[in-house]
Amino acid sequence: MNEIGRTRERLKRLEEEARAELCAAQGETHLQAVRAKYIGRKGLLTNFLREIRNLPAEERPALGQLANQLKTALEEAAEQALTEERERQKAKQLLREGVDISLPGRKPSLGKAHLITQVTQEIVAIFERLGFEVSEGPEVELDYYNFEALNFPQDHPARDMQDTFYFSPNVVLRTHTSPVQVRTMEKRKPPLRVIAPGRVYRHDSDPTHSPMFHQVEGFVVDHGVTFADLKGTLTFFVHQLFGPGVKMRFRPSFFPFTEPSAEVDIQCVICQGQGCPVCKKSGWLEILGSGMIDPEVFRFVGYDAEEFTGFAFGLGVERIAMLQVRLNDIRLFYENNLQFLKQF
Ligand code: 2NM
Repeated sequence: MNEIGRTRERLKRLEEEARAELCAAQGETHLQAVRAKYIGRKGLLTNFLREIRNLPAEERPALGQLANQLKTALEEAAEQALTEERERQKAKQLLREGVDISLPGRKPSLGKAHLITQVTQEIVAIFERLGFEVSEGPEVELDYYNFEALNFPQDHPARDMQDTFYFSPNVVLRTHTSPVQVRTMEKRKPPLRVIAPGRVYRHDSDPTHSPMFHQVEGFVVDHGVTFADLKGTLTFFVHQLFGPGVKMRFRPSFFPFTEPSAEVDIQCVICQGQGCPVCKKSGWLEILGSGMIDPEVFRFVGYDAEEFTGFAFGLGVERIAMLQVRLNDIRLFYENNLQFLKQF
């Protein structure tokens, strides 16, 4: 074999070795090293190209062309091997990160209104259907609106610090939402049909009493409003809230701001009137207070008690809710235990 033949053989072996090493290389660093070994600045093939000028002149063009073609071919092979290696690494990384884009997303849990809010809204909606408007007022209230204008005598036990939270002798946390009614009457003239939902505060704490609870109070004032209007309105309300079949009764009572006054009882929802611990063996449950607004209250707000009459009523939202869903401890409403609250 002549000199050209041997050189061709040498280039062929160089190519085979280079391709075999590219095939066997593990990882990008290794691949880069193989590429440098053959076609880098000090690579075997690069050196060969540099030494071509030492060969006999007639052999140079053919061998030069051959070596250049080989260099291009090896560059392509190395580039392809590197691309494939990078794709393999990317696929491995995605697998390692474990993101399954076909998995359904996590659903945020849906919130809902607290049971007390739900029951308040239910009560308010019934009165709105009867033409009542909703009104609100301050929870920190003047003694005047909370007691004085509602005809509570100076020595009434409800005014005691044992029952009422005082900020100062003249400022209290309201003990009922009636002051909203007084403020409304003071500002506006009859006819009025107003319902006042909101928080109230009393110095009281046991399984059925909380120092903060919710009330809904309402009142109607117009020419010729009678006790029959009170009975009709509250009967409609009770039948809407507890069902048309529920038995109810009006029982005489007393409040400083109404005369005459009546409390409304429904037949015990636990024992159907048979007598049980919840109704204290009476068969009846007290659910609201009511009465014809006392002429003294009208005098305080500047109404002529000869011209106008009115009735008013009030109820505790927690008590209604406890009867509806059969709870025996009011504190469950304020613990913010979602497992409990979610049930309603
Ligand atoms: C009750 C019972 C009876 C009541 C009275 C008034 C006002 F301001 F018009 F005089 N508002 N609410 C009232 C009457 C509240 O709750 C047990």
